[in-house]
Amino acid sequence: MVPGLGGVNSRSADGGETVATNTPAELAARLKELARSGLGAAAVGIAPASRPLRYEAFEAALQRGDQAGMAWLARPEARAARADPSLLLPGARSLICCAFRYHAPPPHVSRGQVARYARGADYHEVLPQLLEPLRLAVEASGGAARVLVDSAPLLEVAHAARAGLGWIGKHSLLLHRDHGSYLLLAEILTTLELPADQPVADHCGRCTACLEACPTGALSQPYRVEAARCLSYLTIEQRGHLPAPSREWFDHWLFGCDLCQEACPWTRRASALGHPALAPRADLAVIDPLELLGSADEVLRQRLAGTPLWRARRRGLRRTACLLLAQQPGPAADAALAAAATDPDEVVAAAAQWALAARARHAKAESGAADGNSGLHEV
Ligand code: B12
Ligand code: SF4
Ligand code: SF4
Repeated sequence: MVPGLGGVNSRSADGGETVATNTPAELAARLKELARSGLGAAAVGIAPASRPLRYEAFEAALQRGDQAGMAWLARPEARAARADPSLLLPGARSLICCAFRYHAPPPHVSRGQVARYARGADYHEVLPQLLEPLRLAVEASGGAARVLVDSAPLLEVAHAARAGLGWIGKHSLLLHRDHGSYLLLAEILTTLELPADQPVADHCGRCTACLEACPTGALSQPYRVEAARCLSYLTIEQRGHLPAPSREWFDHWLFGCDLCQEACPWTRRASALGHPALAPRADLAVIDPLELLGSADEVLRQRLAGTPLWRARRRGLRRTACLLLAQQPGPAADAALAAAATDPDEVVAAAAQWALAARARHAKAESGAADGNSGLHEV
């Protein structure tokens, strides 16, 4: 049971009536303290529940088609709600924005690696539970409250930036001076009128390290992510056939991609420690594509259900594993791909067939190069 924190509209102990014990500023301070000290948020702040910063940039991105196959981003009712969060909760006045760190071990390169945020329990389930005491405290203070974690049409990064949790990095993610960007965002939308915090200064300066680190050109300009070129989109959201050029882009990432964040000087110097509720599982940092293709469906499901990885489902995971094996030397990859080439799922089978053909092409090119070399040596 979470005690009410008092507030302009808080209920008296004997029920019903409201009493005015705190100013809005005091109530806001107490709610933020609960989020930080009680719940372990790395950063917390308050934004007005109104049109988010740079909403026009979101519309412009939709006009360009940057959302690729994520048609849900462009649905009219979802756009309306993104422009006006009060459509998500009648009478909403404020957003309490929270950021939680996840564990961020140093970069390494392995075939089958998984983005850091996805190596533990699914944040869509963890964060709403974590925020429950804060929701109860808001309600006990007389406000209606709705918890949002990627679960509603809300421009979470823009509101977090407005609430002063950090600034929007050129990779489009929320970035904090001390915590970097390995953060997950969650909000409480409430009818309480709480004083908004001030945005913080942008500290990207002239740096462009994230843009340069992106291997596919998805970050062709600051603040713009072209989903159709982003490995995160291709491995998580896009579970169908992939167009020919993008099949060549898979060498290490099985699920998600952290390269633009790994390159960021602010994120590199942040602590590696995350919130305990988001602790990573040792068996999820890297999933060997051979092992993945060799696992029975039920074994795979049991291992990954309840983690973000399961969003890609059997189809997405096996398809991407096939594409990764196109670049893996050795006969084991040939055998696994030959088996996958007859998979009942046509998307998986097509990826395996493409990977086998790509391996044959690479082998031919290599033997051609070797012949060419021996010719040179003979001269
Ligand atoms: C769709 C989506 C994706 C898509 C599209 C990503 C994108 N950048 O839009 C894909 C699948 C590619 C994706 C990937 C990832 N995602 Co994602 N994603 C979302 C989701 C659901 C919606 C984002 C959205 O609306 N995008 C639409 C585009 C157009 O919006 P936008 O880029 O934010 O637009 C803003 C910028 O363009 C900016 N802008 C434009 N011009 C300018 C100019 C200046 C000067 C400035 C300052 C800003 C600016 O203003 C626009 C409006 O705010 C959010 C959750 C949510 N509900 O918000 C999570 C979210 C953004 N994702 C998250 C994560 C963790 C990731 C990954 C890191 C996962 C991974 N490791 O693989 C990658 C990162 C890739 C990247 N560089 O963005 C976290 C980010 C946390 C953080 N620190 O910010 C979020 C917030 C989820 C959460 N609840 O924590 N994601
Ligand atoms: S997540 Fe990877 S592919 Fe996507 S923008 Fe960042 S570096 Fe590029
Ligand atoms: S890598 Fe540089 S430009 Fe990109 S988000 Fe970090 S500081 Fe900003």
